[in-house]
Amino acid sequence: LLLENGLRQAIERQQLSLVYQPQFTLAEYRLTGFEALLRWQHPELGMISPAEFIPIAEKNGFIMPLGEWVLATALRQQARWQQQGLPATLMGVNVSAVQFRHPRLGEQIRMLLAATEVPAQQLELELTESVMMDNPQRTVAVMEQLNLLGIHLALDDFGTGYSSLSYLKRLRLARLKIDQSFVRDLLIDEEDRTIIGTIISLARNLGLQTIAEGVESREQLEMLRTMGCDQAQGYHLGRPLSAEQATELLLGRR
Ligand code: G
Ligand code: G
Ligand code: MN
Ligand code: NA
Repeated sequence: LLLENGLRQAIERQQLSLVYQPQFTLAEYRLTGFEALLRWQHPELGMISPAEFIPIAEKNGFIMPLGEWVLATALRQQARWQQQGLPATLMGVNVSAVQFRHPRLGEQIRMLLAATEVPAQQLELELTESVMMDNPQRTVAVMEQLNLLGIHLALDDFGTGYSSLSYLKRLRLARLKIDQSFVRDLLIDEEDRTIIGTIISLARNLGLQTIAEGVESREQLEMLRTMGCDQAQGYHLGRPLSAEQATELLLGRR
């Protein structure tokens, strides 16, 4: 209850912020974009993880204004970088299943893109496999609508949830995000290696890009490169950065 009440005030009291984790190509180690990750600095409880408060926001309906704040903040950051003449990058934004199901999401995104003048193809929504669970037909329809806006869609935590391969073919995805649970023991667990190899060849066959999450060592990075994974993110490549730190990273790459 403490979190639930606090969450409603968190936006106006400016306790929320985004951090930006960089993403790189494995072939050339080129910076391609950032994943925006939400942070809540609570006055008494300290830093609270979105893993804790997103489920609460999903239940009490606050997820729509919260999600709008995240999208608006991430796109405003993109617009600022654009105005500074920095290289164009992709911004990945996590979208919960409840947000995805909401009939207003498409319109919300269309308005925010128009207001910030960020090109649609620089925004990627990260969806989890759970969006497909309740109504696959409806999911395909919503994704087609979002695609018409010109934004990219990625499937997050891929391999951990329910994914019907027949629907995967029909979904208009740009990327599969290989879940960090498979990357963690990649070097010592042959089964994890097999799963990652299978995801990479599946993606190839469907014409999708792959990005590995949670890369924490150079050895993991090299293995993923050898296996033909396209991109990666993780503590070895870069921790989630403040807006200022991310700007510095972009300035260095100009
Ligand atoms: O960054 P961190 O490891 O704390 O994120 C924990 C979980 O919260 C992850 O599953 C991540 O996808 C999710 N998450 C982070 N930011 C957002 C956000 O803005 N919206 C939603 N829906 N989930 C987020
Ligand atoms: O569910 P999603 O993939 O969006 O969650 C991303 C989460 O993983 C974020 O909470 C982020 O802080 C965290 N993360 C990012 N890079 C690494 C990493 O290299 N190792 C670990 N353990 N977590 C990471
Ligand atoms: Mn994610
Ligand atoms: Na993930």
